Amino acid sequence: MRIDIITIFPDYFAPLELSLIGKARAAGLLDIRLHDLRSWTHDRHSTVDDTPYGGGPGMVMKPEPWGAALDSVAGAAEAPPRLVLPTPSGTPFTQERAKGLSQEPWLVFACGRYEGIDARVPADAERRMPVEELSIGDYVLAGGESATLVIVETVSRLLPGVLGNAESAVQDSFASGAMENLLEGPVYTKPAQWRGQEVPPVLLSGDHGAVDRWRRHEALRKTARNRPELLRELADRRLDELERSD
Ligand code: 6GU
Repeated sequence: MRIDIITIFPDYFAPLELSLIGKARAAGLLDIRLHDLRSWTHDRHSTVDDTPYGGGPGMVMKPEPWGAALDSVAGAAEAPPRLVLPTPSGTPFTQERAKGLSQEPWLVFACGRYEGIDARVPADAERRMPVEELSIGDYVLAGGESATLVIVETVSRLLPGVLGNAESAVQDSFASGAMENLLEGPVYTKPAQWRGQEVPPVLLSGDHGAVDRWRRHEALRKTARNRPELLRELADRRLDELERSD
């Protein structure tokens, strides 16, 4: 997969050289390219923002540098990329959406700062490529950079060959299948006794059926405690299925 990131803070993305993503890049599974938005400005101060029409606090990112940047990054290719705009006013970024994005050959992230990007930028881009505004949660970040890191990491670990153990994405919290809408329960490693605490004996039993049942039980317990609304959703989905099969 190719990922282009346009930002006024390219240094913010240094972590993408580390760990899983760093290795995936070195292995050629992931082609991540960083672009400094200011390289598409022409004035002495490399201005990327201006005051909002209609008044109000803060600054808005000017359309011209964004237009030139997107033309340059996405313009020449015959098959356009999908443009992702991280913003607190976007649709929710979920594990399901991550799966969808992981199937795209090419993503471009436009990282806004200040009060956001002039609305004509996505409207213009939409004439040439699919555009999607995504929010990573109900809180406000100072800019789209950290949200982009979150989305890129989530999508990258779903790419074929990127995870060391292909099973671990199947077992994840929020994965579909048997663990659909359930949080992962507790996990343990050696030693079997530590500071007076034992590992649950079923995990040492070698009975894989019993281990699966215990994990599902613990996942239900954890979900009921921390995210009860997920169980309601699961129940509603199961009721739907039952009604459709009647
Ligand atoms: Cl994607 N961007 C910004 N700036 N703030 C956010 C967000 C994104 N998601 C939640 N808050």
